[in-house]
Amino acid sequence: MAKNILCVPLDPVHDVGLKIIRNALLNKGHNVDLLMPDLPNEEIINFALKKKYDYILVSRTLGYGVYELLAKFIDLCDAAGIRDTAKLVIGGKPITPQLAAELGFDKGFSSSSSIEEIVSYIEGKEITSDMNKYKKIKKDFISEHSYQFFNKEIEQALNIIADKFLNWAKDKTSDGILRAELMRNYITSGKKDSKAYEEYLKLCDEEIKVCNTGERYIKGVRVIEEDELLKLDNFLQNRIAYQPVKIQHSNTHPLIFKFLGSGCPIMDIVHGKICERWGVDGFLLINPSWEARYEGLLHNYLTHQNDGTITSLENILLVKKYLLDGTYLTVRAHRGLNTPETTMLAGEAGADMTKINLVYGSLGAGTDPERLGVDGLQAIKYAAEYNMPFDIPGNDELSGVPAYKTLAGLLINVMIGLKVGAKPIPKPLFCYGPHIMINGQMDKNYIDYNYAKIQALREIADLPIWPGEPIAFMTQSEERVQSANATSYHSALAAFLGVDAITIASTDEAYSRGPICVASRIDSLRAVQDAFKFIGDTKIEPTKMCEVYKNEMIENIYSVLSSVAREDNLPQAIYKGILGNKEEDGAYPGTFGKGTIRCK
Ligand code: B12
Repeated sequence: MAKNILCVPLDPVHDVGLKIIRNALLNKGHNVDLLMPDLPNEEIINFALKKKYDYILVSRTLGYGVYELLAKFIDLCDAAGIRDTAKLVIGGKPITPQLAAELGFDKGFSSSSSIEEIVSYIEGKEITSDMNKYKKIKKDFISEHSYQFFNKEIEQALNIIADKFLNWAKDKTSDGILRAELMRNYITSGKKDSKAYEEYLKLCDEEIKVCNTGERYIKGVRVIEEDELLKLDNFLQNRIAYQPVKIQHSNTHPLIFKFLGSGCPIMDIVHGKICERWGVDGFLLINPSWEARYEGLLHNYLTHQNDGTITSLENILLVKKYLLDGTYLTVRAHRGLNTPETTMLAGEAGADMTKINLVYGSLGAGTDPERLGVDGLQAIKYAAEYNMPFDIPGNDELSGVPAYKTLAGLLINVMIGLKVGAKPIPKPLFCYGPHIMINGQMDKNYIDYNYAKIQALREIADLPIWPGEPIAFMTQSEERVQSANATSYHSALAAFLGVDAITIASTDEAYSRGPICVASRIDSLRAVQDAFKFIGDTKIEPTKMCEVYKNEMIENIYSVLSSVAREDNLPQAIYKGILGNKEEDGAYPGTFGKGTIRCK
């Protein structure tokens, strides 16, 4: 039924908000009168008494004298008997529902309330709460892609590489693989299979063994006390996310991921909750770089004073427990000697995805190519078994490797993944990497070359694409505003290109000199939200160079893959520097775990 509504801008000038509301209500067939701003209270009351209004909608924009002004208005309405028939509703910039209740209004809306919510309220319909309105449901962006290869030559080379690799790896194993299975037995037995755990410890380095038996911890590492966990629980129970925002302006805009890896899972969780409130879609849990060098993982709730959060089962479960169901969690596994176990733990903890790159892990991240080949394959098999898509970071470029070699590496991982039933996600970088700086592909603009990478991949195959990690690498500086801008420009490009997801840095990430701060996390999320709104569904026109770069890239990818295909196996190709070498690119094979693989 049509309602009688009076709109009152209780402000010297600002009435845009109320005009929008008025129009929405008129469209729904209600009778709406709108007063002009800056009327004295008495005049407003006289007007309100002329008709039997169902609702009086008051708006206030200026933040000065709000309390006194509105309290007086309520008193006058009470005295005039207006409240007997009309409901008093307030909204506007400085208003919160709490303030409205305190002042005695029947209902208060905040500055982020939507017009739909306001109209629903007037029409007596249930208002979907902010939480429900923005309730995230994980989008299955993987199955939107067929994994079909359009470039048959490249597909053929990849088939040869992947088949040779699988054949080479089939009779090989490592302590990393054995540990993963022992740990899985231990976990799935409800931690009762003590024999499995004893066997596990025997395969660990001494430093790890003594940590796991509680004798002595690696410097900077400590167990999180029960009391700290209880305090975390209390802290989060009393705080419900308030007005979560949506970053994407349209449904075609990419999902937004951020890193978590402060070293302390509790700090990660608190940052995670804040980022959820600011609209993030998911996180990558990043493990410590020192973990790569040891045989064996630490178990328990653990914190440490260094980069990366220890990805024990307990820590992953803890992070997972507090994130919303709609927030993705991916766990980095491709570094070092515990790749299979990390992936298995991620799977057991219910993570959504894991992060593996056999090539980058053995070039830039320090692990011996043969060891990571054998271990990484097992990790990919776990990823398939636990139904976790695996994302493949293209960070080789940051070691100086040219984009085409990096993309060739990503595609090799894609094909190996597909052959063992996994769901791979290549992550080309949007970066101003060393090779680009030296060769000048971004001297004129940052768009053509990044654009070319995506177009090259798209011409090769229909794959999910997730630029990172993070986008805008090496274009950010230690100025937070500049970093937010750089991130937002690259996000706008990603939105235009219609990629599936992006990883963004926080604005102090490049130069934080320690854990990043929460304000910087919000900076970049807000910047991207604005960038998405700015670009909307418009187009970016690259220069002619984009096409040139793309064609060169596809040609070079093919040439690299042909060379790899001629080698006996993938690790041999990496040792030989075909996917990045010392002389040209400053990248060389890792050494952790060299000589440790053996026959089954
Ligand atoms: C447009 C504007 C003006 C226009 C107003 C035109 C008009 N007819 O309204 C003009 C240029 C005239 C103006 C003047 C002034 N402005 Co002015 N203005 C703005 C501006 C840019 C946008 C406000 C706006 O319309 N937003 C869009 C509407 C849709 O948003 P909204 O009002 O929040 O409404 C939404 C919700 O709040 C809610 N809502 C609003 N009302 C109600 C009511 C109900 C019942 C419900 C349910 C919901 C609801 O629903 C809407 C939709 O979501 C803001 C800055 C900014 N970017 O926000 C400054 C701003 C509001 N202005 C400001 C100031 C200070 C002034 C001046 C005092 C400046 C001066 N010194 O001269 C003057 C006023 C002079 C005077 N006589 O007192 C400050 C206020 C600061 C503060 N803390 O109080 C702001 C924030 C700018 C700033 N950062 O300094 N302004």
